[in-house]
Amino acid sequence: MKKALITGITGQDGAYLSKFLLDKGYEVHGMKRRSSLFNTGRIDHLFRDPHDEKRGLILHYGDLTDSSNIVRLLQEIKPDEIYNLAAQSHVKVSFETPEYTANGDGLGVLRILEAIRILGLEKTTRFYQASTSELFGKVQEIPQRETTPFYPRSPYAAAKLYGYWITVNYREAYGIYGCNGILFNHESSLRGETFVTRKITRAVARISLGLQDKLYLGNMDAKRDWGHARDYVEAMWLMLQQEKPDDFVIATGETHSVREFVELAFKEVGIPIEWRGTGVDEFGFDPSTGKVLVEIDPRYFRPTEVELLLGDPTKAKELLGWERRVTFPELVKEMVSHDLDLFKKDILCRDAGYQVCPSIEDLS
Ligand code: NDP
Ligand code: GDR
Repeated sequence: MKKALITGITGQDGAYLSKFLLDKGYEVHGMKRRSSLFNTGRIDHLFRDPHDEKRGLILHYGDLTDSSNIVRLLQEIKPDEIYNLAAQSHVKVSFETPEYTANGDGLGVLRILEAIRILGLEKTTRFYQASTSELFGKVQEIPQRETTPFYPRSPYAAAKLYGYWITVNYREAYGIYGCNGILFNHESSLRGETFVTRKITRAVARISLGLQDKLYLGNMDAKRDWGHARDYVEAMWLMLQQEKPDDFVIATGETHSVREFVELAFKEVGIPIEWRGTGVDEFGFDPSTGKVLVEIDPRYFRPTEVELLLGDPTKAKELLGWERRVTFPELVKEMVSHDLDLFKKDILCRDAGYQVCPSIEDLS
């Protein structure tokens, strides 16, 4: 039985990857952070009682800022594969917590690679680094591929740039089987609530159910290459099954603006949103009622923005045999439908006399 260690197991990708590896028969170990609240909601359905001998998922407390913890975990587990998914992954938040982001997202990668070396696991443990299309930042070439020059535009991207290159360096210097997956945006119903897609699908569901009046957004012109997280975790695994380690762009090869995402999401609930105005004065409204449903709030603008991401997944297709399955409209549909169900439950609770907390939408 192969053993995998997933850092960031409580996040969106961690949840999909754990399920994927458990289905393949792996013993899956996950690093989770201590939190004052339960933070395992995304993987609870995969978890079995710690007293169950046959359990395939084992969680360990840990943090990428804690070298001794990482060394101890690797020494105990001796994983065949490490998937480093842990990160402060919110680009806007990285402008507010740049040093923290650099520590976890940049130095955290080094800490794992050093632990592999200290323990002499170079020849037995394969390493996947969650690199990102944010590395491309300011447009240098379209579509972006493995050879496109990097130009990071945020503390997050700058930290991930270090993570990318230290992985390449340890591969070349010490022969570690280390791969960078340069993944473009991937979403799902498990996506964090403050990333733009989930913020939109939650708001659209709530507006259509009469639980919210308006959605406030930042840059609506930004374009992203959005895929489904379930498809993307398979690519992570494929990268670690090859003869030689390498770096791969994982993308759909299609790009859409935030505005298009909003339109499609509203269409799912039968509201054909229309737009008026320009720049910060732009707004979206329901033509049948005249009600304004979308407004721009400059607080969601970023000090420096990544305007256009469009990936070329040719290398992944040719060498890994990887292709995305879920299309953009299918992704939007699944996310809206999930959030409609979520908030219908709130309505049931409210109607049964239970207090339902207003959702906090004033985030990032
Ligand atoms: P999430 O934000 O959903 O999950 C991040 C995970 O990292 C969480 O489990 C979080 O724990 C954990 N974490 C954060 N900081 C630390 C730390 N210092 N030590 C240990 N664990 C930590 O991200 P995604 O699942 O969306 O993304 C996974 C990885 O892929 C990230 O590295 C992200 O930067 C990268 N990426 C994501 C893309 C995407 O579109 N989703 C695209 C390209 C790259 P907790 O739950 O306690 O907060
Ligand atoms: P991104 O994702 O920055 O691409 O990083 P996010 O969904 O946060 O933003 C995408 C684009 O939407 C614009 N935008 C808004 N974004 C948020 N969050 N909230 C808003 O209200 C809003 N309005 C407009 C943003 O300006 C941006 O242009 C994600 C993360 O998962 C990273 O960890 C990962 O590395 C990259 O994707 C690839």
